[in-house]
Amino acid sequence: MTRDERYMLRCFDLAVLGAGRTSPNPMVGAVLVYEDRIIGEGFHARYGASHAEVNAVTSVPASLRHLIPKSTLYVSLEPCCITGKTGPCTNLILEQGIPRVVVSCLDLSPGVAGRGIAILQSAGVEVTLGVLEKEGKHLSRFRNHFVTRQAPYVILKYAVTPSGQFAPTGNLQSWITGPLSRRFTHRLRSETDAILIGARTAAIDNPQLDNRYYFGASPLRIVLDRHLALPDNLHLFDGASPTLVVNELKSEKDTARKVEYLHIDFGEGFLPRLLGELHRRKISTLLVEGGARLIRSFYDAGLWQEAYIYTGSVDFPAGIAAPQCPGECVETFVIGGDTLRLYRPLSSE
Ligand code: AOF
Ligand code: ZN
Repeated sequence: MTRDERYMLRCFDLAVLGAGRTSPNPMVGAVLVYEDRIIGEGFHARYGASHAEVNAVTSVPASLRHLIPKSTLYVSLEPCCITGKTGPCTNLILEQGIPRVVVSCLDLSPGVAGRGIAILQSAGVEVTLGVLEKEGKHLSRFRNHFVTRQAPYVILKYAVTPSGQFAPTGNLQSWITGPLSRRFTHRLRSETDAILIGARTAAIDNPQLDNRYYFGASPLRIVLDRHLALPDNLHLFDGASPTLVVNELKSEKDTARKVEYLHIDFGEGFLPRLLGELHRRKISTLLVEGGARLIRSFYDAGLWQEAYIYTGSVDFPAGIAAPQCPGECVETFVIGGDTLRLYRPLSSE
């Protein structure tokens, strides 16, 4: 491993400390290095807060600040050159006289996308781009997908039995996986902006869709209820966290119950319409937790980026078949008595 790669890995470690709190901004980490010694570190801790580069520069102790103009700045993502919630990091780098910047991958946000690098280079900064680029792109995948596709990054999650059943036959609630898998799911929820389910799943399973078995905030709960037929006494309407009810009858806010109704046409092109609306609401990651028909519609439309599929250890006496994932398995984990496989679409990098 090269020296640049080593410090880039440190940037990645710092970046993920912001997991679940930066959306729709990316997780970003930065370190300042003087002669093989880290003199400052920082990460983007929360949406709207200062950027990783700013935090890295600010963290340098007074006694070492004179070394900044002789140091290398490592950043997991291209430094921004636009004024959003905060000022451009390219200005900071130039003001501080930092002579060399090492970047893993581009920030594809409008107005950045290579311009941050170009500004630094034309001011005489030596820029190295592409260090651990694959890993850096992975770290920034939610943001870069969100800004280029104008849609949230979609993660499907469901469980199947050893013989491929999705649920028992009849309107029974099913439980396929063990408690450790549930904790992993809640971790996924803690890093996701919103969870989507269909009306049948809401009615049969009555899920809470919160994050009670992990740290961090609970996501927005979204349910598709075309004709507003769901009963009021479901957990979804308990006010524990906000719920968005996508339907074909009304758009309205019920602030007291933390429920918002959103009218969308359920006809042809529904999923892209829904994802476009979520993009407008700055939802950059969406976890889809069922049922089978909803999962299938994401597969059929090719509108998914990752699928986490658990396999439990017991079959139902009779059950309905799970959707067939059209992707490839890229990782397998053993979680307690369950197996978890991560799939990606065949065409993705
Ligand atoms: C960086 N370092 O740590 C982060 C960046 O609205 P703002 O001010 O937070 O800026 C949004 C832009 O900054 C946008 O391009 C986003 O991808 C990027 N995030 N950039 O240089 C950071 N979090
Ligand atoms: Zn910035």
